[in-house]
Amino acid sequence: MNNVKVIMSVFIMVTALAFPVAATSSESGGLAGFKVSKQFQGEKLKRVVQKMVAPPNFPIHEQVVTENKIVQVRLVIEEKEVEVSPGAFMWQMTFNGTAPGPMIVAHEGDYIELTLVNPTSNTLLHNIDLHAFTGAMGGGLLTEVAPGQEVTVRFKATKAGTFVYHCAPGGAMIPWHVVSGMNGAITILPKDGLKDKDGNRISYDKAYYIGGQDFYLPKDEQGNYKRFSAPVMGMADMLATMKTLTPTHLPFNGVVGAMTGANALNAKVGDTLLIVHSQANRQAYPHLIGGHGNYVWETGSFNDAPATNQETWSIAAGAAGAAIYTFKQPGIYAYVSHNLIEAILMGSIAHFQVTGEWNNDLQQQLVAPRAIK
Ligand SMILES: [Cu+2]
Repeated sequence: MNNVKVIMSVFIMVTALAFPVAATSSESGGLAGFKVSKQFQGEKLKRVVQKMVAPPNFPIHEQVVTENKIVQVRLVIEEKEVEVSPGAFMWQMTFNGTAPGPMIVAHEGDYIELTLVNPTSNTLLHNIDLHAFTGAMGGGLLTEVAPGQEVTVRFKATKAGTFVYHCAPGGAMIPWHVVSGMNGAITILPKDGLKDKDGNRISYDKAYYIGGQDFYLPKDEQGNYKRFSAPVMGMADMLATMKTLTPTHLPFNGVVGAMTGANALNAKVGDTLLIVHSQANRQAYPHLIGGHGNYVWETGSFNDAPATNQETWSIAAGAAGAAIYTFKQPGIYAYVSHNLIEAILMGSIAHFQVTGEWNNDLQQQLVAPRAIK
């Protein structure tokens, strides 16, 4: 790994030159070079530790709260080699071992106290920019950690909605880390919960998190996917592939098939689901085959009225959105990006396995297939 460490040091130096990040925090805790005019206002709030879980699950959370709190979150960065489809290996850069990283949940007015850990087993400098929060570079300048370092930062959740977070360590490192899987989402619920256009409460039985991802795996002259001994060894090749803007894989939740077949998500007839969908770097077009978006916050802003009864909607690059659906029939529902090439051939698909009883009033085969008379 010595060669890797040397190359890594060179890349960190190049990054620092391309993007001035030195001395980014001052003794006051604010961004270096700026006078602090207002201090933390939440000393009296209770603290809770959020138990992080891997996507597609959400951490346990209340939908409605009366008091604000400080939510403690710990994200451990892991660089790991992953087989994203049979025979296609890549170095993923992850928060807590998954691409996307875990969903973070809090309420409007809460504080998130986030500790970002970069273990010595990693090779690269990382940080986190959370779109939910206010301040230059979204926290990226206050959270840079080299291998062997950890940092703790506090953010106030001033906007209700669902948002992307991602690594953004400067220059070409930014898109490279993001399309290596280093992204996730954070959901800030209104304190009084989700509401329809008339202000009526919308509650859900389950919440799922789907993260769409564009991967750009380099190929050799024979057309086989290349495999590398460390992330930095594949960086130049991957940047060249990235600049074609033609992904090789577009999986939901990090690996093709992460939520299909035996990995399908479970629900039953009558369940109301909240589905949060993030797209850190490339757009997608969610469509639930056989269902609808009963309520859709396409741009993720929960204090705006949701659109209703949507067929297909868009999630912009660099955004997360949310949809609510109540299952009325059993069976397998495919949740796809309705560019069907992306869904079927490149991995942008998840399955819901819904149990329950069939309703012939909604859908019925009247005569089974038979020879044409
Ligand atoms: Cu990173």
